[in-house]
Amino acid sequence: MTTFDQISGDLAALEIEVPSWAYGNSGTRFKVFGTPGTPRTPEEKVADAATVHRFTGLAPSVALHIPWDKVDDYAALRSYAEDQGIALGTINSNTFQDDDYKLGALTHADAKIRQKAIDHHFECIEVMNATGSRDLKIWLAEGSNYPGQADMRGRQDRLAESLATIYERLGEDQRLVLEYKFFEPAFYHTDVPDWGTSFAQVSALGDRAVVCLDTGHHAPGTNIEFIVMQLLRLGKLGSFDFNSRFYADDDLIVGAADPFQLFRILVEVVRGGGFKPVKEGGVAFMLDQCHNIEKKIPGQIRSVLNVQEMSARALLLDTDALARAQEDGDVLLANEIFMDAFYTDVRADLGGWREDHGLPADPMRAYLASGYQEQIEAARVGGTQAGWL
Ligand code: PSV
Ligand code: MN
Ligand code: MN
Repeated sequence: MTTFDQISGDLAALEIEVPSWAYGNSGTRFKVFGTPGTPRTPEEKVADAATVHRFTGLAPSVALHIPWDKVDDYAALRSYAEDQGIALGTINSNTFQDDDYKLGALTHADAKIRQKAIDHHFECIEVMNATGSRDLKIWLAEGSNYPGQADMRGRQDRLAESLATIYERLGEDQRLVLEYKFFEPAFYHTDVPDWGTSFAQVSALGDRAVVCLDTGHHAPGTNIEFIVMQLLRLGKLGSFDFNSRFYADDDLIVGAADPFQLFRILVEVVRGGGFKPVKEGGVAFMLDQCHNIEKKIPGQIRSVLNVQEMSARALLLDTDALARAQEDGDVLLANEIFMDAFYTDVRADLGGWREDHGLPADPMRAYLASGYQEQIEAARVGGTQAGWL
């Protein structure tokens, strides 16, 4: 049996990047609900992200989305974040809200449109240089709606060329992270629909190009932990966008819809050597969520705590006993050992662990009692939409 004391050191490695857009108002195509206290500026989003870190100790960086988080002075935003105790993290590009990109951006048949999309990524790299960010994350909304509409092969070739041009511009310590998604907004074909396509594209670029696995971007029933295992085995799993879903890309709180799936994924991360600080080559953990009806900061606190709790349970898996049962072909015992770890209630141990680390035992209750929510609700009027719906 692995004990909590044995894993408490490993738990300290956990860092979860929060997305700036989680703090903005969001909704569905039917309605965007306003939430009192919503940030009006990138600075206010950073302040909220720093609040999540202050209460949990789990979220030392915030991802930005350009141009949603456009500011005149990124170095100043970086100092502002550092003063608040966090760093600016991944820079996400955006080629999905411009009429020019209706039929594609990095894959577009027209070289001028492709260049415009490439230039946007160059601008993102400039931002990264000012913010000190390591990762440029690219999610493309490109594809087609009708069979015959587009030459899928030609688009794949143009994508490879565009990505190579962007990759070339990155600094030695920067990475290109290519995210896949099986559909939406395109409904017939998507240019980077699956891990295989992302893997093929990043492999052609070089060592500093890796895959981002967004847990909401697969067909229902997909064995996501298998993909995690395979990408780690191939050395190409760069990061996660964590969220959970019941139907499509729901962007719900991670661990809410299927905690067991989150456990299975984290077991493979540990097994594949990815559970370590990002600086030591670990997989980058990020959230990609929208809080349509719940308050944003408590929604983010719940999310990072869910990842922490499930990480603890994954670390508790008795891998020696499991390996023995697997070698013996003992199907039921192997499954029992696996399920024992999943069912272990770590909440009390985690409360103690947090106190030992100078954090509140119950970050959610501590936040709710802190007065921060009341303060932002009174001070901020007219908060902005997240941009992504
Ligand atoms: C789109 O589905 C998406 O979830 C991508 O995952 C991006 O990471 C995010 O939105 C913001 O662009
Ligand atoms: Mn995502
Ligand atoms: Mn998504």
